[in-house]
Amino acid sequence: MKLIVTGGAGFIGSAFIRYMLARFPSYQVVNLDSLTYAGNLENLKSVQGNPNYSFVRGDITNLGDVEAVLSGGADGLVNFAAESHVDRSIVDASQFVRTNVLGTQVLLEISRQTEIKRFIQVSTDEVYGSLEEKGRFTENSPLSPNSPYAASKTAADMLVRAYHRTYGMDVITTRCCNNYGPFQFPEKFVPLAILNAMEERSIPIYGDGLHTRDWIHVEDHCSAIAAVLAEGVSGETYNIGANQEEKNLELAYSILQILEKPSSLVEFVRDRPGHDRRYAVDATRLRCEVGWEPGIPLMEGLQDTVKWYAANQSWVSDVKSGEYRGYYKKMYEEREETLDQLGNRRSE
Ligand code: NAD
Ligand code: TDX
Repeated sequence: MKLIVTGGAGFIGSAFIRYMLARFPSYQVVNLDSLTYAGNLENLKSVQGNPNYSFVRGDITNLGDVEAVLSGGADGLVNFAAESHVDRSIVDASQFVRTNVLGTQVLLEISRQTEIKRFIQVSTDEVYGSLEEKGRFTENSPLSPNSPYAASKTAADMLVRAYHRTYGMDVITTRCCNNYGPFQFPEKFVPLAILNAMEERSIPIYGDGLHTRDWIHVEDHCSAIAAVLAEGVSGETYNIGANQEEKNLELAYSILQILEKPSSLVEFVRDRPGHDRRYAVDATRLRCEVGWEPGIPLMEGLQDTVKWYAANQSWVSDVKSGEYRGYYKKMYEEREETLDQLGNRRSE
């Protein structure tokens, strides 16, 4: 079994590669990643010496890069490569359209030509837009993206659908809720809150903090993708979720409690423009038709994640000091800039 993983140096892609190589030691895994600010080969240190793992630096929007990796064929391709941070997409959507839309089309086209046996598109629940207090997203919910990031992921989903309908390609789209876990880049809410709390810096809470996200441990997301790759029905879309809703403010308080830090570290800042109020995913199809079940309860997973960040100070400080790629420093500079542009500064 040969698998091509795109975006495998990012948070979820690297977790998926570690997951697959640990459970299926005979699989060959090729990781195609352009190493943007979010890609970090340190995330894959544990598999670097594995003869069944290889890394190719390349861009999914570049035909030549993609052809070079796909020309040998493969049993499956799992596309994680994307620009993934909503705040960045609000400041500048262009790279989101390029990578998430054009990149997916290039991957689909070359996969079609090289007859890749199965194409998995890793999408998101954000394509469904925002919920009020009740209800959950099913695979039949209308697509109603609200951020440029979500719109670009929706466009990619439509291309995946079209390649199935038009060319009969074996494709599956997965739409997962918010992931947390080790190796997540600290621009996202959970690692940002953990690292800020550890350093006794304030945790920025957008708006009233009552926005709700549905959380899943990254390892449960990986097991769901593995299940879909093996058992999913071609042309189908599967929601992935673990029924674990939490308001942002409550999650911040939980993190502060785990770290025994004062709740006064919470700092309300101006809201994200177009901020989706609530996500909640109904994963009944995946549970009933594929037989997948999540295994990691939120509070347990959160405690382990906090412990991981505390125990992996070298990963954190490498990212922070910029010893390897300079991302953390750059991220903080960019983040300051982003917050300014979004008007997210505390008004005093
Ligand atoms: P991430 O930002 O941590 O990683 C993205 C990876 O893609 C990085 O390694 C980056 O270098 C690579 N990449 C970006 N542009 C590329 C290009 N043009 N060519 C090749 N590689 C490129 O993202 P993540 O959080 O791991 O998310 C992975 C996927 O899962 C994304 O498609 C995202 O939309 C989706 N998703 C994420 C979440 C979440 O909560 N993080 C939830 C649901 C779905
Ligand atoms: O500093 C912050 N303060 C804050 O209140 C940040 C970074 C976020 N938030 C809020 C915004 C959201 O309601 O926390 C929530 C989570 O924010 P993010 O971590 O930016 O995630 P979100 O916007 O929900 O999108 C994530 O889940 C779906 C991923 O980044 C996407 O890639 C995925 O598709």
